[in-house]
Amino acid sequence: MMGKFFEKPSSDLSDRIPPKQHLAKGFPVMTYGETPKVATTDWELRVWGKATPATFSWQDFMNLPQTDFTEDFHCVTRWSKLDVQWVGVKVSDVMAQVTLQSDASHVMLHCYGGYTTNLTLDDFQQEPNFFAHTLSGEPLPADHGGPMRLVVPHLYAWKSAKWIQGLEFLDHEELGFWERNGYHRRGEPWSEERYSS
Ligand SMILES: Nc1nc2c(c(=O)[nH]1)N[C@H]1C(S)=C(S)[C@@H](COP(=O)(O)O)O[C@H]1N2
Ligand SMILES: [Mo]
Repeated sequence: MMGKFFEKPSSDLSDRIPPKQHLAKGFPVMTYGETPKVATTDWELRVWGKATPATFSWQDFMNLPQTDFTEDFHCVTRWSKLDVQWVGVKVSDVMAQVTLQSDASHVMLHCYGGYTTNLTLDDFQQEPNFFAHTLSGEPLPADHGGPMRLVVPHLYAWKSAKWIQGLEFLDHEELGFWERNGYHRRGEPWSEERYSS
C-alpha cells in the first residue's frame, strides 16, 4: 500500500495525522453506489422533523455569507488529506435560519442517491462545519459531492455527506447507512472510533 498511493507523513505534519492514517496523494473519491447528477438549479436543502419545515434553494445559499475553509480530511479507510481548500456556507449561518424544537437532539443527513449519516446536534453544530460548493477554487466536482456537500472536519469523512439534500432533526439517535453497517455511531479519528462494537 505504501509508495504508489500514499506518502509517509513527514515529522512536522505527523501531529496532524490521526493514528494509523497515511497521507493520500491527490484527493481520492469514496462513494458507495452511483454519483447522483444534480444541477444547481434543481438542488435544494429540505429541513424537517424536530424543526419548522423549510426548504433552501441554491440561491438562498448563495445569499448567505460565503466563507473560505482550509481543513484536514480523514477517511476511515486510512487515508488523510491535509489542507483541503473549500468555499461554502457555515452550518451556523444556515442554522441561524432554522427553528429547532426544544427536544431536537440529533440530525440525520439525507443525500441525493439515498445515502444517510447521523450526527448528534452538538457534533453537527461544531464550528467550523460547513456546506461546500467549491473545491480548490473550482465548482465542487460531482464525484466529490457537487453541487453541495457537508464537511464535518472533526469526524471521519463518512460523516461529510455528499450531495446533501435534507436535514432531519430527531429527538433520539438513529443510525445512518455506514453506521448500520458496522461503522462507529460517532467516528472521531483521534480516538479511532472506526467500528461499532
Ligand atoms: N452521499 C454520500 N456521501 C458520502 C459518501 C457516499 O458514498 N455518499 N462517502 C463518504 C465517505 S466514506 C468519504 S471518505 C467521503 C469521501 O469524500 P470524497 O469522495 O470527496 O473524497 O464522503 C463521504 N460522503
Ligand atoms: Mo470514507
